[in-house]
Amino acid sequence: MADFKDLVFSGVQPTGNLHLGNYLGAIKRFVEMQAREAQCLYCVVDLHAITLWQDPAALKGQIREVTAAFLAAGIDPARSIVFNQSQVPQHAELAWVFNCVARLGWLNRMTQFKDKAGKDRENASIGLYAYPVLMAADILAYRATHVPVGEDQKQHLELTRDIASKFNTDFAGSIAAHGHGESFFPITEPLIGGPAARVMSLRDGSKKMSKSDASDNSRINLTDDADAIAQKVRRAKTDPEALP
Ligand code: ATP
Ligand code: LTN
Repeated sequence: MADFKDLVFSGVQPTGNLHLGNYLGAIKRFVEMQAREAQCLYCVVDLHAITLWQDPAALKGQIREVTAAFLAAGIDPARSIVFNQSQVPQHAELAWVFNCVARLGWLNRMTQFKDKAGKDRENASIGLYAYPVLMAADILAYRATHVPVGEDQKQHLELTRDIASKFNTDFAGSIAAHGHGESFFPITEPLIGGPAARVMSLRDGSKKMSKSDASDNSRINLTDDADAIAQKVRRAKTDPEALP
């Protein structure tokens, strides 16, 4: 395989209040990545956010809030590139090319689409369905080699690898003819792990903590004060089994 320079890329949707899962599973690890030699790019992915309805005025504020949270958590804009997805039109352009590479069968297997579309699947946006293809474009537009994310994004990163691999195979002749070696895109390495790759909801132990859960009591927001956190933890669902 061709050599690709180490480059870290990740994104967070401006869909509401950031919570402990976003911090421990993703943002804290974005900060740690800065100690590496590699260039790090951290993106506020508003084109992903609008796959579900967003109030335009509120979205503007939420983009700023996620950006502020990145900086507050320790992402240093002098060392890492922090930016807004919709300001770089190439993400959407490459997503279209990848729409023509990815297969329906691959997208039909995506579990996040099934969760987010719910029972009324016919009424889901095409954007929600094609969401993982745009994510592949975010990553591969920069030929990113490493992507730190929480557990829930594992399947999307496998799709990113499949798209890169199919593109490299389908266009192998042109890639070589244009002097790009064996591959045009890297096969990106997901960085998932640590003790908090999947922080669960405080209300339902079978679901992950999520920004878009209707109940604020299901998550610990990064902006909650000590009293609010104590109260949410006291009310949290616990294991019904007796302690061993
Ligand atoms: P939404 O509910 O709108 O889907 P979200 O809470 O899942 O939002 P995202 O913006 O989709 O948040 O995710 C940002 C990053 O946080 C991703 O890397 C994701 O894997 C990670 N993440 C999200 N929820 C959790 C969680 N409960 N535990 C660990 N990591 C998480
Ligand atoms: N789908 C991700 C957000 C996201 C992302 C990306 C993460 C969009 N593009 C590129 C890593 C790399 C999510 O919902 N957490």
